[in-house]
Amino acid sequence: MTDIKAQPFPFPLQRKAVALIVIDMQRDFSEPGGFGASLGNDVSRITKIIPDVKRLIAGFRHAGLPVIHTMECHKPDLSDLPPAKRSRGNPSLRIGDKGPMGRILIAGEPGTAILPELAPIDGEIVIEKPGKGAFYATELGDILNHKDIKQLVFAGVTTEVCVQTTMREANDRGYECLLAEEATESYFPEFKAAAIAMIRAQGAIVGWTAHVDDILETISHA
Ligand code: TIU
Repeated sequence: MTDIKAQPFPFPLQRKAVALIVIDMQRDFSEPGGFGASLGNDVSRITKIIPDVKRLIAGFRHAGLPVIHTMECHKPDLSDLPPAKRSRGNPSLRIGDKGPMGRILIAGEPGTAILPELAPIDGEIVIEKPGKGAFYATELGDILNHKDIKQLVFAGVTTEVCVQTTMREANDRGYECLLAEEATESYFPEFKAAAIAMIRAQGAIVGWTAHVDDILETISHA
């Protein structure tokens, strides 16, 4: 067992039981005209983390460790979109509406795709999820069980919405969770900082956080 330097204390890496999960690095959250922008957010914050997410993915691939990708999206007939989710707030475009990159957050539309720089490669699992958490209404739990995965390293967006929701779902299911700090981002810097603080508070009540360099250093030698 090799530890990753982390907060609030070292993360006890189990090399045979760890996977990277990259949450929702989709055009809809990072490009003008997508879902994130329709909610009034500055999406340029998201694109700044692409290099760190990219090198984290590359490190896992190089070490022969699994990489899982998620996408927040809905069926074209909206049958998996609760009316409460579609009607929430006052966005300029709602989920399912036609925008400049196709229908907002609908599976198969150009804007819903994972950013090309971070695209999955052959053999990597891609989970399409209708919720903020990646376990709700998906096959993720069964896939992780089947692969004997017990630890998840998290990257992606947004820190306090889909990343934190999925970390909490995973923590309750018994997974040890580690958030890669430079490889996650929020539209609100104060929410990212708060999410990181609350995740690792109280002796890692939800999980650990670590720097990308420290994660890469350990997995490359494990
Ligand atoms: N709005 C926001 O911060 N996030 C989302 O709606 N989805 C994800 O975090 N993926």
